[in-house]
Amino acid sequence: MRILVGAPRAAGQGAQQGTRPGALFRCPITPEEYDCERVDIDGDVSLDRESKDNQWLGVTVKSQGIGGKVVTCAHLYELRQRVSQPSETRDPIGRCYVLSEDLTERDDLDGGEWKFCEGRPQGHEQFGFCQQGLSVSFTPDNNYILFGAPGTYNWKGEMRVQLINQSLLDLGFYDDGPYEVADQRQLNARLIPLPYHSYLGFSVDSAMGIMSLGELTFVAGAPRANHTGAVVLLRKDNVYRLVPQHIFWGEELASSFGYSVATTDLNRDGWTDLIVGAPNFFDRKAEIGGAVYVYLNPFGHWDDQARPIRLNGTYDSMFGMTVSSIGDLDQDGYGDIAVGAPFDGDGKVFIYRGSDAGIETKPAQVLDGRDFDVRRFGYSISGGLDVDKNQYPDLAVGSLNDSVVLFRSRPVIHVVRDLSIEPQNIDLEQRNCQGRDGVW
Ligand SMILES: [Ca+2]
Ligand SMILES: [Ca+2]
Ligand SMILES: [Ca+2]
Repeated sequence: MRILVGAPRAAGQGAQQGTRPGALFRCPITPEEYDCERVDIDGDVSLDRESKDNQWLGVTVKSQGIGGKVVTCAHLYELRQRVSQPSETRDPIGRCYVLSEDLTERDDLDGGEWKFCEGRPQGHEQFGFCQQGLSVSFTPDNNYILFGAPGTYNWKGEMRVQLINQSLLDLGFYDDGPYEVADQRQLNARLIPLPYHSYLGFSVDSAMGIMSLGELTFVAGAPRANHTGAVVLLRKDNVYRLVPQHIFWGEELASSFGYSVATTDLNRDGWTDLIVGAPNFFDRKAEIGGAVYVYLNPFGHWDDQARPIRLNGTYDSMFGMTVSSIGDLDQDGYGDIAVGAPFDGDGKVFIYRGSDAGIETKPAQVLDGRDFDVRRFGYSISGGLDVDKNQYPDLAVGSLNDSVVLFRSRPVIHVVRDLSIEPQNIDLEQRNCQGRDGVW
C-alpha cells in the first residue's frame, strides 16, 4: 500500500523544465523519509494552446481505495488561444486526471480528459474560469465522481456529477447524467440558487442518509455566498440537473462558511450529520479565529433544524480550513472527525469523537506539527483508511512543508496499576544498605 500525495507547487521536469506544474507522488509506507516517487503523468505540454505553469497539479487527490480509481486535479490548468498575439486569451478551466489503481491509464475513463469546460463558451461569465478540480470526490458507492468548479458563471460556481463506474456502464445498469446544478444540457446559471461570486463547489461531498435514508445527497460549499458563505444540499433529478434541497447560511460576514465540508454519522442514529468549516470566522473579544459547525441531522427535516454546535479555534489559526470524516477512530460505533488549523502555531489537527449528544466538544487528541518539525501542519487531512490492517482507521496529515505525517491508530489499553511493596513497612533502623557506594 502507498500514500498518494499532491505537491501542487512542484517544479516541472523534461518538457516542463523551468515551470511549476505541480505533481503527484506515491509514497511507500516505510520508516524511510525520502522514498516518495513522482507519478509519471501530465509530462508534455502544447504551448500553442495550453499552459501548465502554476496549474497546481495535485491540489486535490482522492482514491476509491483498494482496487479503485484515483483522481487528481490541476484547477488552474489554462487553455490559450492566439498565443503571443495581442488578442491572446487565457482560460483557467482546470482539469482532472483519473488513473487506475496502479496509477497508469488502463481504460477509457483514465487520463486527463476530465475537463468539462473545454469546448464551452469561454470568458469569465461563462466557462473560461471554471477552475475544475479545486475540489473533487467520489460517491460512497463509487459510481459517480464529483467535481467542484467554483469559477464557473462569474464565480457563481458549479458542481458536476458524472458516472465513473465502467463495469456497470458496460452492463447498462447506469447510463445517467452528467448532472450540473445549472443543468448539463440547458447551462442555465439562473438555476444556481446563489449570487455571483459565491464560489459554489469550493468543497464537495456526498452521502446517503442526509435528506432521506435511501437517497444519495450531494453537498457543495460556497464560501463567498452572500458574504457569509453557504452550503447547498442537492439531489440528482431524472435528467441532467442537480436540484437544490436546502441551503445552510453562515452566521458571520466573511467567515468563509463552506470552505470545507464533511459528512458522517456522529451520534449513531443512522442519519448522516454535516460538518462545515468556516476558517475565517472571527471574534476579537473571545479571541476566536476559525470555527466548525456541526449540524446533527433532524431525520432529514432540515427546515426544522436545531442550532448547530460550534467548535472554535484560536485567533488567526484558520481552524476549519480542513474538516475530515476519519471513520470511527476508536471503534465505539460513533463517527469521528478531524479539524485542521494550519496556522495554530506550526499547525494543529484536532480530533473530535462523535457521541450520543452529537460530538464531544473537547478534542480527544490534538496533533501538533511542532512535535514532528512540520510547519503549516493540517493543511490537508485524509482519513478513514486502515493502512496497517489492525481494524482501526488511520490518518494522514499534510502540510505546506514537503511533509506528510501518517498516524496509525491503535487500541488504547487502560492499565490499572496495582502496586504492592514488600516489606509493607520499612524498618529505618535496619542498615542493610550500609557499605554500598553513595549510601550512608
Ligand atoms: Ca446522525
Ligand atoms: Ca468513534
Ligand atoms: Ca490501522
